[in-house]
Amino acid sequence: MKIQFGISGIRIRLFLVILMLLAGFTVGSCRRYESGGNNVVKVKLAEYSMDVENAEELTPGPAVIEITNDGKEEHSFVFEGTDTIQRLEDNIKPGETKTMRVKLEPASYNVYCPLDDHKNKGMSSVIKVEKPDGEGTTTNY
Ligand SMILES: [Cu+2]
Repeated sequence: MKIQFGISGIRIRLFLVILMLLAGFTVGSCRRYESGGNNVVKVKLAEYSMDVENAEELTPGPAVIEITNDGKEEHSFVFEGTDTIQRLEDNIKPGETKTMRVKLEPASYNVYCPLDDHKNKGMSSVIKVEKPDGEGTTTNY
């Protein structure tokens, strides 16, 4: 009995340490996100279209892509640049929203649904990120 109690005590302590590490990591990444500009890209999926709602206002830095499935089928999402590719781990069910964290450079990114032939049916778009001091771009400060 004493030994069993001891083990569970260690387990609880380990669990608390892991919790604290996770909490620290979350707070840290939130701060980094805030200091790097508040890029939130909203993407709407349907059969068969992909709308990027605020692609014009994006600046280089960390960004969160919010992908909402407004369609009736499952979809997924890929974010692809010249040297980066990220795909959602799970498909998005109808009505669901999933988020993906990315780092934006001044570049063009292809975004699309990787399921079946959805990309060729219209579920693709391009996200263009301009330099902050870019020529002729409107900035709302
Ligand atoms: Cu799809």
